[in-house]
Amino acid sequence: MLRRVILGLSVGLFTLFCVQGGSGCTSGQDNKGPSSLPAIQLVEAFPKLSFDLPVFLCGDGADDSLLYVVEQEGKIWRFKNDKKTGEKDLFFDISSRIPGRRHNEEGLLALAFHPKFKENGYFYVCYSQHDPRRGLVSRFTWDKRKDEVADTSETVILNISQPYGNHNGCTLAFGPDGYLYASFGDGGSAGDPKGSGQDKSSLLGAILRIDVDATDLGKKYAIPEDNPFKDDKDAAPEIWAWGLRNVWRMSFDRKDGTLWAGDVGQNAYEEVDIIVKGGNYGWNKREGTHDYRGGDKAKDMIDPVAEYGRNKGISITGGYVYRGEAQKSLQGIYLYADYGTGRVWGLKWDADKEKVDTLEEVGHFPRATISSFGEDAKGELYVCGHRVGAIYRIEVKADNEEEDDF
Ligand SMILES: [Ca+2]
Repeated sequence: MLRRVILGLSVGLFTLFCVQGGSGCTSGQDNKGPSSLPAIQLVEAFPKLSFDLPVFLCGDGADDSLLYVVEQEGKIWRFKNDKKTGEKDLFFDISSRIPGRRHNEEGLLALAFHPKFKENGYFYVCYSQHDPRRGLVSRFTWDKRKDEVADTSETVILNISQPYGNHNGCTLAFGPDGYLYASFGDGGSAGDPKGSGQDKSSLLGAILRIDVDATDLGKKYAIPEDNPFKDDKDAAPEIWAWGLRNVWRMSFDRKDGTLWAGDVGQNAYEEVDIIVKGGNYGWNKREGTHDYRGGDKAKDMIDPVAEYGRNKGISITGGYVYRGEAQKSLQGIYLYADYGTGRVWGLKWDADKEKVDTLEEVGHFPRATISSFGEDAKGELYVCGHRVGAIYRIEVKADNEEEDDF
């Protein structure tokens, strides 16, 4: 099957999560530190299963034997985390509500299970709607008794107007604090024409943090007491961090709680950010560590911890810090990828010195179309092969392994 996937695919694909391929070119930021990182390989994790445009994988926090895969066209499949499995159940389906998806960055984009999913059956999705164009974060309820999700169980939590079809974000993730974090892009087009990135009153171009277990002011959620702009009348109180262009995948380090994000660049630089409370990550005055179109770096702007240029890729897919058991030499390494080129990097962060210890390319999979990483209950990591329709497990490459087939 893999052999039939054409290398390079199409220019249209390459614009999936980034507006324009540009000619900007820099060297990558490979930083050979004191320790060298292991090379990885991608191994098809569930050879008997295939998926249509997978964009996310996760567990539910309740039954460690299960995994879920999100398809961009509106379905979520549930199956046993067993490489021999040949069965998948349709857990959730809102494909009929995403009719005529008009932009290739739209659709069902994100999934997060409530930390008490086992008791309350709640899970949260982010999907796009038209007429008017908007992004919804909704809660649905899985009925344990019937083992089904009723369409009627939807409660819309966030309903955010989207001026353009691209840059919808979205990643949903519950933090170690129990709050729901949601990333939203700058609204789209190119260059952030609405100025959403540097507008603290806009929910676009930001990572939001809300308490979905409480309500206030007529909303379906509450603002956590310690949100950075809770009492700032010029800012949206939901914002946790801002100045972001289009965070495509973010994750919490399950060991130390650090929030890592991949922020897709405009024409020249893709970036990796460590997200902190109230942080302004520079867009659209900055792209990576560079001024964007004459923009200046204000003193409160935070530079990415890593970036790469167009010679290495065109659209970052943020990943995870590996905290599993099976791949011991990957322990503590943040892995991320480029959707277009299939390069995968490993980044070892020195938290004490607050700097990159080691950053190296650890794999190159030109045909994989890595739309997302995913993590199972044990912390093992996977990637979603978007156009390939397969899920791959990340393993340390055996010394004598031939180059991968894709
Ligand atoms: Ca930035």
